[in-house]
Amino acid sequence: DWLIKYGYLTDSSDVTLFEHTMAIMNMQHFHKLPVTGVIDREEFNIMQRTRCGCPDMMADDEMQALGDNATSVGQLDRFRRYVVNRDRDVWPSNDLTYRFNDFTSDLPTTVQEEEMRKVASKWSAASRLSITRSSTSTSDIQVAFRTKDHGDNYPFDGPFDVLAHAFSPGTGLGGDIHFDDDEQFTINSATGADFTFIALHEMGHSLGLEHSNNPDAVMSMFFTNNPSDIQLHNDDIAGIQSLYGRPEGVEAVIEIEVATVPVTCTKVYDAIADVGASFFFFR
Ligand SMILES: [Ca+2]
Ligand SMILES: [Ca+2]
Ligand SMILES: [Zn+2]
Ligand SMILES: [Zn+2]
Repeated sequence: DWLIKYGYLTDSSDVTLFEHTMAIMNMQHFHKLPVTGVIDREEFNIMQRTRCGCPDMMADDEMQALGDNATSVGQLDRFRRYVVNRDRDVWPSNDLTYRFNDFTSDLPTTVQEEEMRKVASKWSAASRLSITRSSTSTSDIQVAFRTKDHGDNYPFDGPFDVLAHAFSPGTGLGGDIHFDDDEQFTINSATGADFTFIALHEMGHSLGLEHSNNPDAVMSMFFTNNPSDIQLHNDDIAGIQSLYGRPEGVEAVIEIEVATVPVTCTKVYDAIADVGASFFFFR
């Protein structure tokens, strides 16, 4: 179910009610909802939102610490901001390249090229990275549009819900960005899946960032359409600088305190997920 798919539960058949409740509490904590252990309207809304396909992963030791002591949800407080991948994988070089393996037919090729160039320059400008386009098959970040099963054990799901995913730094698939080409990609539009925002978010994963639970961050797990020019949030900038350092001569950003209000559920799409009553009960 949703909790397994996004990293709150490991996929095993012998999950206890306690573990399932803990997973719900983790999810509520991550999303700054009241931690009750029970799926209610707010949780249901979150589970129905269009989002990135990458899990909201937490380090195993943190999960273990939480599992050992059900009352100490506060131990996860350090996850209120950006999150780096659990192995702290980073690229060994600050000079990275990306390559388009193919394009979506939804947008002119030149638009996709220009938007990706802007995306790469945003992450480059915020850190010591230099991310440029290359046409060689050895490029670090391979960008591809795929549908359904596409050979990496993370099949896409048709229109809506998951829009894209990306792999953390490494060889081979590492760093690669896959867009679900069953979506209608748009730019500067109130409808469809915003190509620029999604590309900016996925490249954050390519560089080693995971989901921030700051709902305003680009690295939040939910996608929104932003018709104006999309900028990295200070939380995103603090995250990338924690991995690759600040640009020469640039002062550290002041980390913005995360909002204390619950995540607002501004839906990009109407709820279309096929969830029956069984959704509320584990197996
Ligand atoms: Ca999809
Ligand atoms: Ca790669
Ligand atoms: Zn993501
Ligand atoms: Zn994929």
